[in-house]
Amino acid sequence: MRAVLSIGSNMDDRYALLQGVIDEFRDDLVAVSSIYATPPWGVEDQDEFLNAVLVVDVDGIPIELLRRCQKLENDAERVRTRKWGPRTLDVDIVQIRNGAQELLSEDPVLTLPHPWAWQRAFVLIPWLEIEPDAVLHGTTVAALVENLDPTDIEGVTKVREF
Ligand code: PH2
Ligand code: MG
Ligand code: MG
Repeated sequence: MRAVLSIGSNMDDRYALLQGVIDEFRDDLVAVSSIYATPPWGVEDQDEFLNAVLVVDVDGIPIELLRRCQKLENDAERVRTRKWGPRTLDVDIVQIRNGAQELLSEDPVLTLPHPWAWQRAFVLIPWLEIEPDAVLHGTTVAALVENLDPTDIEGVTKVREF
């Protein structure tokens, strides 16, 4: 199965933390976006984030991928204090698909596609960079980006490639 992962960090050595995710998935990598600096969404009085999106090709079942993502977060000593608050590392599964077939899940443990991805510039813009024809829940990612608030789009700035 193919999975689209959104990764983010706004604490400690943000580049190293994101690089750690790339290292973990190095044998499964299909594509990796550039690194983007993004203003914090949700809770605004916190530091700027670095975000990126990767596409991976993995065996096994979705929950195994979720565990792998959570292990990366735990290894980064992520402390869950505040919803949408500062974090060393966030590894979110945005979408899982088999061929063109997108997996849908309402399971609260792993909701697919990620419930907020369709309106987050820091997910959609890096994703569009690596998959220009991507479709999320029936709508092209390109169309979702067009519908974003222009200020949200402007806030997402490319820093460098991985
Ligand atoms: N993640 C959040 C809350 N807010 N803002 C940005 N810019 N990037 C994120 O990855 C992010 C956020 C919760 O996961
Ligand atoms: Mg998140
Ligand atoms: Mg998360």
